[in-house]
Amino acid sequence: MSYQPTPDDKFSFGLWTVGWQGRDPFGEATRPALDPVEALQRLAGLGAYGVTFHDDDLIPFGAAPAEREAHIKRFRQALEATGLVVPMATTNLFTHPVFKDGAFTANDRDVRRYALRKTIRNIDLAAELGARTYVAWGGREGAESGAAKDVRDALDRLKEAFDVLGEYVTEQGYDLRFAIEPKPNEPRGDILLPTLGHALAFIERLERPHLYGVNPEVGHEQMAGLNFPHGIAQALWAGKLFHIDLNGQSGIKYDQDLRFGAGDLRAAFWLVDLLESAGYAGPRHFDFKPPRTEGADGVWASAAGCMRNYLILKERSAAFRTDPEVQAALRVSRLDQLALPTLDEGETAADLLADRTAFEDFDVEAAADRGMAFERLDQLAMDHLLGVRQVCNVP
Ligand SMILES: [Mn+2]
Repeated sequence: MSYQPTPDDKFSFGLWTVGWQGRDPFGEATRPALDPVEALQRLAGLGAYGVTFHDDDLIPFGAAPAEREAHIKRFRQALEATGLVVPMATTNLFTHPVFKDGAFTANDRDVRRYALRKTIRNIDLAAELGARTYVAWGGREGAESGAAKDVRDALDRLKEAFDVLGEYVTEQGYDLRFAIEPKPNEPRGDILLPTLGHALAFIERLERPHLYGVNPEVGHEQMAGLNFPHGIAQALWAGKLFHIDLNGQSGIKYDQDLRFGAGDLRAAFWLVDLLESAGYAGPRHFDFKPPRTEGADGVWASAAGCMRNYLILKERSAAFRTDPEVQAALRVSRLDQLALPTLDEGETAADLLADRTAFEDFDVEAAADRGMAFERLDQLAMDHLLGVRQVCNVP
């Protein structure tokens, strides 16, 4: 297998990823600005299928209407020339100082109204360009100190904002759904909706819950010490995995945005295994930052590495799942039993209480003695991940 991506793999990249100039809290840019048109040409050349953007990635903040139209026209022409699509777009509600205390939950009401207008303007563009998902990352929606934010009021304002946006896309007839992106901290000390679980619970309080799902990012959940594949499994289980941000992270520290496959490689393996076996059909979107040590060539090596690592892990996962020894080991570990309902069809709580084998005659000690054999199963996975098992039919 060549691990050469094609558009069928549905790999997409944010303009801000390959376009990141390497500015961090301690240092200036290490790379020149990247023309979005060049980004499209290079990404198409590498085998990507899609590109995504914040409004300000494409159109400089505050651009006059004629200048804005010229940027959009040039971008459209590059999309046509490269064949890339725009599956997703999002709003920059964090860079300009006006958003220093947030956007939809800023204490200042005029800032909140401005943030909604900025978002709606870019939603119109997203719909025009054919995007089906609109991501909302509330990087500045949070606080550094306790009295600075009444979190219950802020959640009311956040709900209000999403309800207004949901009403707007419904009235416009746009085929566009929202994907909320959780993050625990950075740039704010603490951010609202810090994890996938918070976001999933929030969505159920909205007026049109069907319009909202999540856009989880590998590193964001791992910054909170959480198991990313487990979170993704719950999002899939809830029918809410509308989009995903793939990257790499090494444990609980600042948001590293490493290329996909770097950082926690085992979590990356189980993530790809989950997405592929669950039949996730959305874009495989990379939200990474080529380290600021890299020059221009390093940016494209990093972008290519994201896709290559996904394809390698996809192959390793398929080899794992089709290996007869793995299938036997899964049975020994009773994964087939987990898939069975605990009660028989039509069985009631009363029936369960009447079943002596379930309690009175249940041999607790014998059941406690049964090993689960997870270690052998996991070593088989490790052998596949490390590429040392050559037994199987690699697709
Ligand atoms: Mn990140």
